[in-house]
Amino acid sequence: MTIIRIPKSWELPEREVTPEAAYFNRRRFLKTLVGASIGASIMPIMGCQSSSDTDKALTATLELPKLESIKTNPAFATVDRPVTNELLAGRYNNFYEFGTGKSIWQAAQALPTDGWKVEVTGAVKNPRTYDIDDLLKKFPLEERIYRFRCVEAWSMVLPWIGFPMKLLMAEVEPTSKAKFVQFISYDDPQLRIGPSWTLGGKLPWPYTEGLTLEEMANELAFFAVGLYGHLLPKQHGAPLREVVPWKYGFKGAKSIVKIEFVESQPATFWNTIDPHEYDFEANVNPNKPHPRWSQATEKFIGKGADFSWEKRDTLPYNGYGEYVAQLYGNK
Ligand SMILES: Nc1nc2c(c(=O)[nH]1)N[C@H]1C(S)=C(S)[C@@H](COP(=O)(O)O)O[C@H]1N2
Ligand SMILES: [Mo]
Repeated sequence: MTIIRIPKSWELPEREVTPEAAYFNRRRFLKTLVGASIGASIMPIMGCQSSSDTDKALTATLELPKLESIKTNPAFATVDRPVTNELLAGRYNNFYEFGTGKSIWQAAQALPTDGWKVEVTGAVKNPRTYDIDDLLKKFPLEERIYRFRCVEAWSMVLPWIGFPMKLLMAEVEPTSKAKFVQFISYDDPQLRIGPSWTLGGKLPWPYTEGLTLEEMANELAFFAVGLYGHLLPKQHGAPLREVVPWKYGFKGAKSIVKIEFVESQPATFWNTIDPHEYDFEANVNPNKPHPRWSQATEKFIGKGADFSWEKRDTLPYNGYGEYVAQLYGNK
């Protein structure tokens, strides 16, 4: 008789090292890291906790001040699939500063978000450093339900709260020199190397991303400060992150501390690691396979309250072609 052990739903994501992280185990990359420790620990953090303790601890990370009287933007009120369960989205994250697995939600609680400041600098008429509380009051907040597509071929639907990037542009007024923008995530070598993984210390930190100015000015480009009706949880990139739903998830830098307007294409984290695998533009495209896997379909996580997923055809520009295709010379 065979005993088949069915793992509890909350155990499932622990077992996977992400395809993005799997990259680091490849010889080509390791060769460039002389003396790097390969035995990076990717041990599940909550391996010895019971399911209900875990659920309680996770729920605590999501119990954040509510953002009151936020209206849903009618243009982004629904998509062709349900919103992903909050408890699933909150424990299935990519945040490599805190580890290579999907269960970084607990480690990410070490992110010190109190007194957060965001510096907006570079080729702008009005450089500013905002306290996060001022930023929250400055721009009218709205909710947008967006599809979210990771380059690893899984997807969700997330109800972000925030404001369009173009509002910030209007405030700081990029000069004619500004052609790109770079987003820089919070970085603390102590935090990142400590609990999670040794190899991580050798990567091109801080995490950076970038857009062209035209992309940033697009209606869809969004800064999120909240999710599911409350402030942004740390595992999702509190207190401020980029959301660019027509691009792969890695384009959305978390926990932004600096926004710099620049003349030429800025360096970005994944593009620096391997431009062949992660191009700067990174628009969702079902017809352009990743060198290691197809992008034609995706695993949509969000059918129900457990980790069951549904296979879906990937949409060009993640379904947002009507907003962005013209940026790339397509109709
Ligand atoms: N600073 C930082 N931002 C990041 C990442 C990261 O590792 N560090 N991972 C990216 C990737 S690969 C994805 S898929 C999304 C995941 O966002 P979520 O965990 O909120 O769903 O965050 C992106 N932003
Ligand atoms: Mo990703």
